[in-house]
Amino acid sequence: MMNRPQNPEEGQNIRSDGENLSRTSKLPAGGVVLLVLVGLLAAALIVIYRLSFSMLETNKSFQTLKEENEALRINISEIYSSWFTEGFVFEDLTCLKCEAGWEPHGGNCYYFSTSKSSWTDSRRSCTDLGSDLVKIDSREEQMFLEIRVRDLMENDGEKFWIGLTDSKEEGKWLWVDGSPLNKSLSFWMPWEPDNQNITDPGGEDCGGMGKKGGADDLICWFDQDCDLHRRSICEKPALRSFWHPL
Ligand SMILES: *[C@@H]1O[C@H](CO)[C@@H](O)[C@H](O)[C@H]1NC(C)=O
Ligand SMILES: *[C@@H]1O[C@H](CO)[C@@H](O)[C@H](O)[C@H]1NC(C)=O
Ligand SMILES: *[C@@H]1O[C@H](CO)[C@@H](O)[C@H](O)[C@H]1NC(C)=O
Ligand SMILES: [Ca+2]
Ligand SMILES: [Ca+2]
Repeated sequence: MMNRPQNPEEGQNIRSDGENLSRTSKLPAGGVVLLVLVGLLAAALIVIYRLSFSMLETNKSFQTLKEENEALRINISEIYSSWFTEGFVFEDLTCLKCEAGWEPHGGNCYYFSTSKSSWTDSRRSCTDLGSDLVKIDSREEQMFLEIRVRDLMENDGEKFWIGLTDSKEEGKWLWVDGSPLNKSLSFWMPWEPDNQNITDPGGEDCGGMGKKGGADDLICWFDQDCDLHRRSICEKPALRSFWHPL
């Protein structure tokens, strides 16, 4: 068949008797199938290429979005931490924060006032700031305060008033919220409270804390004349807001 001259063969095809047509079209049919397959393959390749390209694009824009999100989050926390000290404490989905100048600890904010005044005036300064003199509820809180006070004290005259007084009834120590002092959670120095009246003729009805250089086993409370001018510690609950990263 291949050896035949071309022209006669074409002539036969045009004349088209069934047998000749089917025989001669067999080869081109295989070619067509091959062509179609190649075409399909090419199409598939193009589709795959396009898909992977768009996936790459999607991935890229996802990555960009993630980076932008991260940058925004950092910007937001920078803004927030310029408003509030020492960043955040998270409790579940609640954001606890303290105003500038206040120190967060255990869900509360503490203000260590270095200006000196009587116990009553110190307490008024705290209430003016929406707080009260500190009430110590745990050994852990005493530890936090003792370490801070130790750092802030350069001499023994720089002790701090706390929210403890027995001015209503001598020897009956109450916190500013009216609750009685728990004896197993008290940190009186060994000779305190002595209500001494040698230097303080009226006795000593107000509680304070602080020992320069640090206290042994957290023991650093004293009672003193309420009119003495001392530094003071205010305490209030941390601001609580539902945390939403904008
Ligand atoms: C973050 O803040 C800086 C300057 O404060 C600004 O240049 C930058 O565009 C901000 N980033 C975003 C993602 O807003
Ligand atoms: C007093 O404090 C101790 C030690 O933290 C505690 O076990 C006890 O329950 C407290 N007592 C009262 C009446 O709160
Ligand atoms: C000082 O305290 C002592 C003993 O507690 C007492 O006997 C005395 O009356 C007090 N003096 C004054 C001036 O209150
Ligand atoms: Ca007293
Ligand atoms: Ca005393």
